[in-house]
Amino acid sequence: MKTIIIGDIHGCIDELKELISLVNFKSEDKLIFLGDYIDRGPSSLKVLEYLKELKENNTNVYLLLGNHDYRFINDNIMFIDNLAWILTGKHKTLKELGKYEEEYKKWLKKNTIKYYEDTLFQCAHASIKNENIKKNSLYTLVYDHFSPKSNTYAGLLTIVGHSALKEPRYYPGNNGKIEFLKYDQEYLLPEKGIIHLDTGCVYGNKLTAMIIQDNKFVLKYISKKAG
Ligand SMILES: [Mn+2]
Repeated sequence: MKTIIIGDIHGCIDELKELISLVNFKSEDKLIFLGDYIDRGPSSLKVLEYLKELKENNTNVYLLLGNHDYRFINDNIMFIDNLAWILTGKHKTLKELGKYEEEYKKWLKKNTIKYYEDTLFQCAHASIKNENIKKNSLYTLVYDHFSPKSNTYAGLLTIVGHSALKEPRYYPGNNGKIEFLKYDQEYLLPEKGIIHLDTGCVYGNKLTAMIIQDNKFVLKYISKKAG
């Protein structure tokens, strides 16, 4: 059994399907998505359909809540947040979802989590500040771009997405040296710090997966397709 963690998807359905096949996902594996399933990219609806199918057919599929997903499932978001949503494709997403809007709102409300805890690591969409993941605010877990980059968090290894980077990074915390992670190379799973997996597929870069087995991990990716 392995654990597969996947970064921000934003409607990139083709790359998502290819990545799932590349990492050789089996139903006994654990599959964790870091959130931001919708907006910006080619097909938010197809991504939601595919995630629903994966979740319904496999026991160990976990869906973290991204800020884009949060905007979609909450009817009372703040004016400024709604504005940010409009600027990142709200109307296109809602048009595409059409008659399925309410169905997927309900489904995401029921099936998303703010954080995921495991023994050797934990996950959130955006960030973590307090060493006890339960004590972090929704803002930190779902929206905060700044905290991982400040590289001060040195609690249990936390894997996040949210801020599109050119390549995956490891922030060790306590202001230690930031490491750029390579693909297809086996690493020992760090005990502390933050690993950042959002490699901006929707901006023309890559969709990244982290595969954890025992206390080691390897990174795989699919490049954004043309068009
Ligand atoms: Mn995000």
